[in-house]
Amino acid sequence: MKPTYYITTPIYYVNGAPHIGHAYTSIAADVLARFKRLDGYDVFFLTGTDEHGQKVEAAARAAGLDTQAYTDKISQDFRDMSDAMGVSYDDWIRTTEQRHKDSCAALWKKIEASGDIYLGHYEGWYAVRDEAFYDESELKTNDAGVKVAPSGAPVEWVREPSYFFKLSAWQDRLLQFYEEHPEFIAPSSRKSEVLSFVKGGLHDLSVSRTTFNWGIPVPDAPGHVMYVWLDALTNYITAAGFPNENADKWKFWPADVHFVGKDIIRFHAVYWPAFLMSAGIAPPTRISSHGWWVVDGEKMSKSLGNVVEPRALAKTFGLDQIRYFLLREKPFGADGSLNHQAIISRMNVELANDLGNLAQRSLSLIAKNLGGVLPARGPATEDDIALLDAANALPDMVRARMEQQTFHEALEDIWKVIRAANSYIDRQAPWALRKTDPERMAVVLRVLVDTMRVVATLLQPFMPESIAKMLDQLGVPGEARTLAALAVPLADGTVLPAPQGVFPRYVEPV
Ligand code: ME8
Repeated sequence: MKPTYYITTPIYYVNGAPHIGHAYTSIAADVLARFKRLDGYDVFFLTGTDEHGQKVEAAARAAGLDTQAYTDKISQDFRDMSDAMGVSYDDWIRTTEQRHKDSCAALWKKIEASGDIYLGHYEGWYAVRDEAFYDESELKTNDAGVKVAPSGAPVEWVREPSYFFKLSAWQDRLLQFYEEHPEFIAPSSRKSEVLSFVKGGLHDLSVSRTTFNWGIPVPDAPGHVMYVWLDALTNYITAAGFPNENADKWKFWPADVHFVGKDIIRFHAVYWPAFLMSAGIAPPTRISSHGWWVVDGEKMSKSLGNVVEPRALAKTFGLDQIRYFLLREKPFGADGSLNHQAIISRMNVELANDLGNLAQRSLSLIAKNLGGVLPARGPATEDDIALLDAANALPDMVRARMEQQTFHEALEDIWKVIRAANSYIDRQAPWALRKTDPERMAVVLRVLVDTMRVVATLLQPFMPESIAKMLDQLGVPGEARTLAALAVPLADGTVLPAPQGVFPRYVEPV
């Protein structure tokens, strides 16, 4: 039986249209999901939309639509965006679905049964934009002299009856959990942040609201709806079949990686494991968080009019080009700036020149001089062996990078081999060997095909469409595109299709 692997994205709020930040998290998760499938795992990849709470209710009102009709519309837009960006999710969850309402009610009851929920009164600050409660000490003063959340979101003073979760009682067990699971929070800079937050002392958390009703009802507590984050986080177990722990899908729990942006680490790394432990359910294995995209150095915002629509960007530059750029341009955990010149440069230098030309040069020599037939391996020189060794070392290196979600390093490892292959072809000059030593030319071309096969196999998760074309041209049969299949050499004499450029250069429209 294949080992299971469960990957999630955040479920996105349906308070506005999807943008490149949402697409980024989903594409990163998709790359890992595709990689794990290629590496022989039974993958369950979940994404979807977060549809309750005050923020969504207000957005529906502003749009002049019935709240459910509004969430249907925006959820579909997120789903269309995910499809358009090649996100290969296995399940699309919406928190307004009945399966999720049942799951939340069941989780609530489990936490209640463990004695961690009590009725009280919440009085304090709340930021609707973050859907988060803040301590007075966490607030800052903005340029206009107004108190705001650490994120800059406006805060309001809330006073209402509320159920509380005894988060304070979980402080020591959380710290112990982090210590026993050093890989739980990535990257390590974020881990220190979480540790100091928890060590600083945890307050009980308000987990129900009574001043609006767009939420999941608290069982047996008329007037209370669940705090939207308790509702939202539960999606990860809903999709795994909870509360039916006999469901086939339950084999995927605990999730292997929850991908999140740095803005929502506290909810995932503090509240979520505490809720789960209280309910007697195993916490997820890893919270992998990433940094922020800004556009030309500026934070994306509706008022600046610089919000980047991912589908439009893919239309301009190509979907695979954008997927590649997003994962190559910045370290996963760091912030990065999106700008067209940077996209064009990666597209032209790394994709069109380094990779595209390598394939085109090698394959057109095979087409012209060997009748398009894959030559056999031959006696290897030191130079051949060095390149093949570098290529054959790649799968393990990339696998290790994927375990850490250091995507840009995986790509850099792969590009080192691509650059080495380009130097090799220049040094070996197979075009000159054609006359002087045709047998050696054939061996050199086979070394290049074997190298490109490894490279292309590993690049599939990043650029599925373009690389599928490249693998077609390299004569790799559909079933031989997994990591395990790399152990079996391509059949000598395979007839290769006529080579065609896979990575066009970007040409400015006139
Ligand atoms: O927080 N750069 O939903 P959300 C990179 N519903 N990533 C970005 C980004 C940017 N500029 N802007 C957004 C929520 N993101 C909750 C989640 S999960 C149980 C509930 C990405 O619609 C990033 O992943 O506000 C961030 O964490 C997420 O979108 C926030 O999406």
